[in-house]
Amino acid sequence: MNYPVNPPSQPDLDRGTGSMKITGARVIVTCPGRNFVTLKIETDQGVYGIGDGTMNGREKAVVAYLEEHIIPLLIGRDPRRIEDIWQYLYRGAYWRRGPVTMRAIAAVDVALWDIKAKMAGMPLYDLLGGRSRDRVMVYGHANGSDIAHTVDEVGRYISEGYKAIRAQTGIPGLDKAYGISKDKKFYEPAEGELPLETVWDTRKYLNYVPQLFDKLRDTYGFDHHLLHDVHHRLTPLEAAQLGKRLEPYSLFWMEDSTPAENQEAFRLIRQHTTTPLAVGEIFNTLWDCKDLIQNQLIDYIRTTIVSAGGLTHLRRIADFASVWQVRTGSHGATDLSPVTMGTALHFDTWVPNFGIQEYMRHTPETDAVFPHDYRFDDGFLLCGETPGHGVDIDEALAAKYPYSPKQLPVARLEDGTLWNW
Ligand code: GCO
Ligand code: MG
Repeated sequence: MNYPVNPPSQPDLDRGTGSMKITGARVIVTCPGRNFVTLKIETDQGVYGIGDGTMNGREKAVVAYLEEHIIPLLIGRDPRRIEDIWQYLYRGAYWRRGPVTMRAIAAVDVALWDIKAKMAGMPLYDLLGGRSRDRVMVYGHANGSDIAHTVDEVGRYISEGYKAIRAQTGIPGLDKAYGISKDKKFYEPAEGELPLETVWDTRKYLNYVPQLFDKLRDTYGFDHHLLHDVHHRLTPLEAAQLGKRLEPYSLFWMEDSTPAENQEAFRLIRQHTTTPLAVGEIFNTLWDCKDLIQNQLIDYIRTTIVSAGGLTHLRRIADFASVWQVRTGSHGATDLSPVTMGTALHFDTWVPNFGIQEYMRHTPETDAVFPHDYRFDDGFLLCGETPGHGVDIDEALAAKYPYSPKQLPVARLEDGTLWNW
């Protein structure tokens, strides 16, 4: 490798032009309830950083990409050159974009930002440009087996201080609906070694969901933000119909109402409804949402740190979105590790066009493996003041939870046709 040739390492942190090198990088896979892929990058100055590369149900693909194709390129590089390393991994691979590549790049990128902020002695938000707000509004997940149960669950979230709540309900006549947990607290879709088969019926869903929001507004009034995730199940026209029917209940957003591979599909939805639209948790780059944003076809972009190449690329998406008055709404399901959550909170604290942050609580086992300094307070999350992104990994504890293969479910129509889960 002919880049870079650094002088010998310095005994003290050198923030100027002196040398600094990446001396090692390791992937740590752990399953404290569900699988997480973490990259730890070490430097010759004793400072290390960690990044998340988890892809639910396809974890090992990212592990292999990191171990076989990225780590060998990192050793000896100057970790302070975050942008150059990002470009090197993105352009340099020739094969661009995609969920595996962009997660692997994200893991590196976040670990490098962690290192840089630790060296600067700053919480990450300060390095990004400082606070734009004091605290980060989050939405929690209320889900129930039917409308009555979901209404009770929303009440529970309100009593816990949440200002914004996502409401999902089981659908009469459908055995399993997206977002409904078995144990009432932690919804975790990746369950079996083989994908669970679920059945979907659009008519039953469209008949029932507007009744849920009618009941919720009737019971709790209009003071709280309510959100709903359609999880890619509708056609554009059906999504337009649902958006229209939900207008009287003034939702904060309707999420992923139709698959967005074809960004133009949102134009039809947009023409028919004023219900705010959110999309983006499965996007990996600005190119996946460029048309949606510049044509103002959405209101919230939900792409987050781990899926979109880390902070370096996510802030580029956010800046682009700000031109079109599109705000952020980062994905924050439990399959994103606390490392992504902690980093997202620093991003949220800084980003001028912040909208909202999704927040599903991790299990106590996961929280113990990833000690962190962010905390929930009265409907808001607050990132800490520790230099870096404020999340660490307890490697000894992580080693006690070996990888356990699990897959996301699939959905079929009642006649057996494979549908979008
Ligand atoms: C959300 C998401 C999740 C995804 C999950 C897949 O809005 O939080 O839709 O529930 O289904 O992240 O791994
Ligand atoms: Mg979603």
